[in-house]
Amino acid sequence: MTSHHITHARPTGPLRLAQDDDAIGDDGDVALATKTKPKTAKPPLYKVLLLNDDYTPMEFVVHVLQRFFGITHGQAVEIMLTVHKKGVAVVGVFSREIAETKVTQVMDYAQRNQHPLQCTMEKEE
Ligand code: TYC
Repeated sequence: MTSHHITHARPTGPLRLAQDDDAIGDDGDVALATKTKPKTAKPPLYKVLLLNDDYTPMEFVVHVLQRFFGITHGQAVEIMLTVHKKGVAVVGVFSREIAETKVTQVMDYAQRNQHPLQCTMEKEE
């Protein structure tokens, strides 16, 4: 979206030709158009969520978090324990495409290792 703010100034200098961004009126006023920066909408962000279950070993969850989210062992233990106690936790916030990749990687890896671990994503408000 582009908006234009028009300011009027009375020129004191010599006569000049109108250019694209101004217009010299009959009375000699000059309208100077200043444009605000056109803004492009920011792409939405998505939270990647890890869900608790009763069967996936804690150490496997910690390993998954380190492997796919590039966090330290300590951070991974913290997130795993939050999920264990609260049922769910946000692991990270990403663009849609990156979030989709993380979810697929975690779900595929859990299935290959025969654990019921669930990972999902939701759009940020
Ligand atoms: N609740 C699991 C257990 O007691 C551990 C666990 C933590 C499982 C986090 C999934 O996302 C999870 N073994």
